[in-house]
Amino acid sequence: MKCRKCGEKAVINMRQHKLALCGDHFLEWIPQQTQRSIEKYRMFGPQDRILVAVSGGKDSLALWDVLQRLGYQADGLYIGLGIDGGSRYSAESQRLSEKFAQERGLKLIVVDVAQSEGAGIPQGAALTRRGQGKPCSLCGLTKRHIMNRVARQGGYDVLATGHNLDDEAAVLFGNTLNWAVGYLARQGPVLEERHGLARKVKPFHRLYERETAAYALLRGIEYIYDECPFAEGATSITYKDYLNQMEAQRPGLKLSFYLSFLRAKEEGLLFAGSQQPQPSLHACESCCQPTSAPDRCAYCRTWGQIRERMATSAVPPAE
Ligand code: Q46
Ligand code: ZN
Ligand code: ZN
Repeated sequence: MKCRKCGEKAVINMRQHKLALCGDHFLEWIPQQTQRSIEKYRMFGPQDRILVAVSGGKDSLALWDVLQRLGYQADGLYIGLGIDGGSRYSAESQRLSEKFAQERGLKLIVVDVAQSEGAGIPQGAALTRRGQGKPCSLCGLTKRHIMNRVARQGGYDVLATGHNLDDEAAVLFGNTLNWAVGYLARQGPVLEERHGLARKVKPFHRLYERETAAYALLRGIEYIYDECPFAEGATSITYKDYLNQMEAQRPGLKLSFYLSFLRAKEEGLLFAGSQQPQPSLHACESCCQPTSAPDRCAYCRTWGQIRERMATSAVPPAE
C-alpha cells in the first residue's frame, strides 16, 4: 500500500476515508483534521487558554501534543485517582503524564484525590452506596467536579478532553439503545458554558481510536497501554466491540453513524419541540460549584459521607 500523497510506503490505511498515508503525511494529517474540527465547531482560538484533561493514555497525550504543535496555549490537568493495588495504574499514568509535560516544557496541574479528600477512589467507593460496588460512578463525579473547579479557578476559557470517535460512537449507541433523550440532546463535540460550568470540547471527535494510537506511536509518545482495571466488563467496551464488528463489514459505519447524528441535530431534525427543561443551578453552599441540589452538591455530600464513615470505621485513611 502506497501513500496517496507521495507514493512512499504507507503506514496506515484509513478505509473509511479511502486514504493511505506514510508516517510523515499521517503526522501532518492528524493536526489538519483536528484544526478542521476546532474551526468547524468554533471550539477555541489562538488567544484562548485551554485546559487539557490528561489521563496518561494515548488520546489525551496525543491531543495535548497536537494542540501544542498547532500553537495553542494548552496546560494539562492530571487527576490522581489512587487506583493502584497490584496494577499501579494511577502511579504509572501520573509518571507518564509528568514525563510528557517535562520533556516539552509544558505546565501540568496535578490534583491528588487521596490527598485532598483523605481517600482514593476505590477506598472511597467502598464506603458509599454510589455505583453498587463499582467505583466508576464516584470516579466520574469526582473527575467532573475537579475538572470544572480547576478550569474555573485557573481562569481557563475551555476544557478539552481526548474523546475519540470510537468513544463518542459507543456513547451514542448506548444512548440510542436506551432512547436516553436527555443525554442525546446534550451529546456533541461542544458543551457550552452554563451557570458556572466550564465550556467543554472534544477536538478528536472525528478521529478513530486506531488513528490516535498510531499518531502517539509515530510521535514517540510514551503512554499507558493498560486500561484502568475497573474498565473491564464496562458496557461501553461491549458497544465498541459491536461497532467494530459492524465497521469490519462496512468501513466508515462508525463515522457515518456519529456524523449523521450530529448533522440531524444541527439541522434541527431531532428534539424539535421536545426541548427538555434544564434544571436550574445555584452555588453549592459548601464549595460554591453549580448544583441543582437544594444545599450541597453531590460531590460535597458524597465525600462528606465517606469522610464520616472513615472516621467511624476501621478503614485506615490514605497516607
Ligand atoms: S471511571 Fe471507572 Fe474509568 Fe474511573 S474507575 Fe477506572 S474505569 S478511570 S474512565
Ligand atoms: Zn507520504
Ligand atoms: Zn459542593
